[in-house]
Amino acid sequence: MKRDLVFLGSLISLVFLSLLRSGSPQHLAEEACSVQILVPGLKGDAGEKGEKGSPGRPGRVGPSGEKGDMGDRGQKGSVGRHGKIGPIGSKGEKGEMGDVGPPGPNGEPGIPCECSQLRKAIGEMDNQVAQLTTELKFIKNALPSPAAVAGVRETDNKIYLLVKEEKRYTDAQLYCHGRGGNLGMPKDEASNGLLASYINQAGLTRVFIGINDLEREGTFVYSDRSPMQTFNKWRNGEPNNAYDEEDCVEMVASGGWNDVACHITMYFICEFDKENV
Ligand SMILES: [Ca+2]
Ligand SMILES: [Ca+2]
Repeated sequence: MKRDLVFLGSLISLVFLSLLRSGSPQHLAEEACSVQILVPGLKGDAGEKGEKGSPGRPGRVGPSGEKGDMGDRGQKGSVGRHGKIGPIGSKGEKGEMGDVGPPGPNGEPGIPCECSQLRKAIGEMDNQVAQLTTELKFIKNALPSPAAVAGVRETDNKIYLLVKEEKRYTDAQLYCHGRGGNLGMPKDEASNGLLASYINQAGLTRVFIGINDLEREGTFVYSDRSPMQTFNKWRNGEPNNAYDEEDCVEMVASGGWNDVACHITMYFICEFDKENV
């Protein structure tokens, strides 16, 4: 402590000397060689407060603080952009049928029919059927007896047709067979009388009927090979097998029978079962 006070007094003396030299250079030169020991004076009054200094440098970053409590939930955000297109869904159920659409365009021309002749024939047949239908309707409605108009005679189960074509017996029989019948075979009084009147009304005198003894002389049978029964209408003296060549039979206008040669030609009567017509 004592050394500090000595040092401080020396320092004050030097400052004092310096002040003397600056005020009187001659006087200083005289005092330069003298050395005096000075003691410190009393402490002076406090100086006026200085001006505020400039801001200091930023300090170092401090350590992380502790995690605080969770804040309140924020408000709902706005709608975002559209996302990607999702995968294709499963097939739906079948819908109801729609309305009928407009008609389509006309098709291409077809192939010419190869059966034009057949079509033509069918067309002609149609015309004929129509014509016959009209005629039949007229006959049924306008005339009393269809049989009379058609030129035939009929019973409950038979139809008789007088064919005005001169034929030999066998050809006449073929003609009737070809139409599903036989030469007329009167097997009782009624049918015989019907054929007789038929001949008379036609103005004829004789026709072939279906009776012959071709297979066995003297044994007459009907043309359907059925045998003669008790009924017959042989004229007197018949059958006489004249000239040994009479094996077929005719009916004359009276209704009587006579055996005649088979190779002569004359008209004839066919008969048909109604079941077969
Ligand atoms: Ca004979
Ligand atoms: Ca005869």
